[in-house]
Amino acid sequence: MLNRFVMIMVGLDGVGKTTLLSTMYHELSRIDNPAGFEVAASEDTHRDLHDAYKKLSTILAQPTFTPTWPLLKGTAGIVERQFEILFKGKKELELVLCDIAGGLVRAKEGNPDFDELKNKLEEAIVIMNVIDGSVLVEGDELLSIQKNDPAQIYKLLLPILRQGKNYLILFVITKCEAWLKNEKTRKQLETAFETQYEMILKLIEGLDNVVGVLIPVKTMGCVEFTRIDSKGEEKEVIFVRKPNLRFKPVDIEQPQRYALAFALVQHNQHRSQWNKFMRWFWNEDVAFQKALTEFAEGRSRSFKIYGNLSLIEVTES
Ligand SMILES: Nc1nc2c(ncn2[C@@H]2O[C@H](COP(=O)(O)OP(=O)(O)O)[C@@H](O)[C@H]2O)c(=O)[nH]1
Ligand SMILES: [Mg+2]
Repeated sequence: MLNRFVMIMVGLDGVGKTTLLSTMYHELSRIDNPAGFEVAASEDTHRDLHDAYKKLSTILAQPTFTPTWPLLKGTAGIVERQFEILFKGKKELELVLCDIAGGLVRAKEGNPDFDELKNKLEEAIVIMNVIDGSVLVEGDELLSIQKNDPAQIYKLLLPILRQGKNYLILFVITKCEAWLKNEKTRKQLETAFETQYEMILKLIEGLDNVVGVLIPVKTMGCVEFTRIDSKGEEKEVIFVRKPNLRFKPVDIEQPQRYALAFALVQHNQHRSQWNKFMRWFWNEDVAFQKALTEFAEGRSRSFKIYGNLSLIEVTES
């Protein structure tokens, strides 16, 4: 039975992985939960993510925004954040969420860090590629390689996805507040993504064990892209704090909803015969399926999906 579920975040330094993690955790622990699922963090995970969130709130209480990162000290190597998924107060499965140091994405074969990353990618069932949206839309080729490096992500994913195990890939776009204002700019963001990630999307579409979802989020909601400054060779992306807007995350719990629904479906499909029988006998399977369907219905339908859609369908059967 699959009772430990591994999810991993990939993306270079500064794209917003840790910020995403801490705001996501904060939103998730606030979700009122008629479906009966709960996400509980281990003590360390709770402390770290809670601290990061407090730090972020303090930064955003200032009238001007100074990008301070890393948000949490010591995202060196791979940090495992531990959670438990409870159903009606009882532990259903463990969730391990791996936050990585961005540099790992570029580690070379033969390097022990690279092997560790590869092992985690193989173990995972959900891979979250965090992408800097400002660079995606406004950056030139060099900046795109520096900050998002889609070609490197492709190289990393290719051997993993081809192994045939089921995978959910979430493309989570951060720093895209400026393009989520209307349909036209949303489309601009989507087109930039589809152009620069074409190789990865083609790969996903050619495999029936993989599904991808494009999820642009607002982790802060009040800090917006303004321009790119050049200091000689170096380019700097400039953001400003919008004085009229509040710190207000949007869609931040969506990646987790997609991830958890996917994990719970896999978990439910891989129960042992004995466990299935007991659950049927006690009428637990019906309640679980109903709750899962309800939980999955909280997923927003507005996101673009690539590859085998049936992998994320939740049906009451
Ligand atoms: N405007 C904006 N800035 C963000 C967003 N997410 C992260 N940042 C900023 O990007 C920087 C790097 O974030 P961090 O989470 O430490 O990146 P990591 O290296 O990928 O873990 C910080 O200054 C954050 O405040 C976002 O969605 N919008
Ligand atoms: Mg980090």
